[in-house]
Amino acid sequence: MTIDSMGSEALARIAAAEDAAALESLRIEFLGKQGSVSALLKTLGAMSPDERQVEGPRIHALRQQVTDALAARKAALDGAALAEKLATERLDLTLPAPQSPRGSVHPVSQVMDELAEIFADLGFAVATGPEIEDDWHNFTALNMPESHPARAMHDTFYFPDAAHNGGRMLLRTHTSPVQVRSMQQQGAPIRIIAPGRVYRSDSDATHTPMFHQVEGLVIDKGIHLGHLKWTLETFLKAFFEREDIVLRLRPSYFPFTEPSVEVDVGFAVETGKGGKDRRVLGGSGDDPGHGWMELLGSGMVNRRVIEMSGLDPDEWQGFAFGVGVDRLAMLKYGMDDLRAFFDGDVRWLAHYGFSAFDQPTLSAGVGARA
Ligand code: 2NL
Repeated sequence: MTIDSMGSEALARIAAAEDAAALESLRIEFLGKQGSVSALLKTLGAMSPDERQVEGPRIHALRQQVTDALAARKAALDGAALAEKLATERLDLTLPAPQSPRGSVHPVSQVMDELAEIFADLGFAVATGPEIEDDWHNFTALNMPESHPARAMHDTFYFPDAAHNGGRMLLRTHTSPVQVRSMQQQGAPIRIIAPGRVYRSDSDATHTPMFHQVEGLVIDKGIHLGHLKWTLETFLKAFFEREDIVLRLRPSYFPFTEPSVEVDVGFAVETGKGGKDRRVLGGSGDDPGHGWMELLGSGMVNRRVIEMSGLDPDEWQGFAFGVGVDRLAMLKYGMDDLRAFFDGDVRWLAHYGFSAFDQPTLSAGVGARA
């Protein structure tokens, strides 16, 4: 067989190969160790130089043609296989999900989102920090030195061996250390909320060893209690979505604030009318069916805390507050058992959970449900 006819036969057979396996056996038949083209190449060694000068380029050209044809056919087969796959494996992303379990947003997450939205509107950024803290950031910087009695009240989970800067490591008992870190890192002025998980070794019907807290911190020049009261009133009106919220500020004590203020919200219990028992916030406070509910702790940031966080307390003042997120969720959405929050029971979530498509917005009402 001439080189020309060998070439055209090989190219025809390659072009006709129907799949990758057929193509591979052709490659071996032509270019493998015992292949026909390889055999031709071996004949070059026995040729005279003149003959080799004529035949060499022809045989090498044949090998190149076969190699190119194999590559071209492989590309064509691969392309066809991909096109076939794309045509048969099409997914309709607009189809509704099957009726298997569907996720929903946990009320704690919902309330955290609502808080972030409300405070963003007031110019507060969201700050986060570590849940495993050192003694200094959790206690000392908050004006609770080693011997302070308030430390005992925190029922702290300590790590058995780990230590840092001479103090023990612990699970943070409040999100205040996040705010200390923010003051140290970004200085003043500052307007942040710090939402997150906190831990205390305490467990009964109204306490879980892990719960959620949001704290707020404002540091600027000339900040006073009036700013605190207005901010909390504006926040609670937006959160409970009613204008008739009444606050009562009572003197209190926290080591990290001075003066310290406990904030109660007035509520009325409406019964009978419309056949509904409904808890309504914003009552007058003294007649039967009305009362005050303790909601959050707050105060002007203690100058020692400002100092320990690296700022000059003669230049910068501020207020801070702390509130339990789980408690806020129970009040707003009418849950009665705190422990159910962390049972992971999908029936509870199906009842109280929120759609992931309902983003809280101030214009729609932060707690609007579709
Ligand atoms: C409560 C009371 C409170 C704060 C938290 C705070 C943070 C810094 C400085 C000063 Cl960095 N204060 N946080 C202040 C007052 C009260 O929480 O009963 N929480 C549930």
